[in-house]
Amino acid sequence: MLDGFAKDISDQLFQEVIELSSHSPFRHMETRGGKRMSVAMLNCGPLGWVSDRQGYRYTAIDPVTRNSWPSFPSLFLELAERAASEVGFENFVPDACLINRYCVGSKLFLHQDMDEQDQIAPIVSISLGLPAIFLWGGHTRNDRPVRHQLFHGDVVVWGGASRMVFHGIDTLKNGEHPLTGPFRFNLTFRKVR
Ligand code: MD6
Ligand code: FE
Repeated sequence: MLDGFAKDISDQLFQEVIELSSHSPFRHMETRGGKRMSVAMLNCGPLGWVSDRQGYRYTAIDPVTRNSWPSFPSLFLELAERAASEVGFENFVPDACLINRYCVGSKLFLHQDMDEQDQIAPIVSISLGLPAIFLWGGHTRNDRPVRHQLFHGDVVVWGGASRMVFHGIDTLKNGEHPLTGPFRFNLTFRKVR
């Protein structure tokens, strides 16, 4: 937990997110079961996480634009590397960044992140905008999650034993953030291959 670690550069991070979304739009992906996700997503970097009726996977091509995903802003890479080394993961070089956008009422169901081949590297997660309740479960879906609030500028680095725990985001509450308005954004940097 690196509370407020990204706060001093949060304006630039948010500007980069807006810039990225002009190259590759936020979209609501479908689950394998055909349900529209309430969280809108986009990716940057060599690989991007996608979900559709064929399931979840990483692709090099954005299915909406049919181009490569937009490349990493250098600010993103520097921050991810700095956050990872702060907690002992030196030389973290991600190859994917998934950006989630939550509006009021969006939620992310309990899940494990296991589509990455590299399950040793950490995931670096950055929160911007409205606060949210992070649900931190156990190694089975039935473990009752602990609730933890994540605020603007908070960074969490997950690696080692916690990498495979079930987690999610509770329904986003109404609010207005000075930078992001009625939204919460979450950036997760991953090493997939
Ligand atoms: C979110 N985060 O904070 C959702 N996954 O909006 C995640 O699902 C997540 O924060 C893996 C590692 C870190 C995360
Ligand atoms: Fe996750």
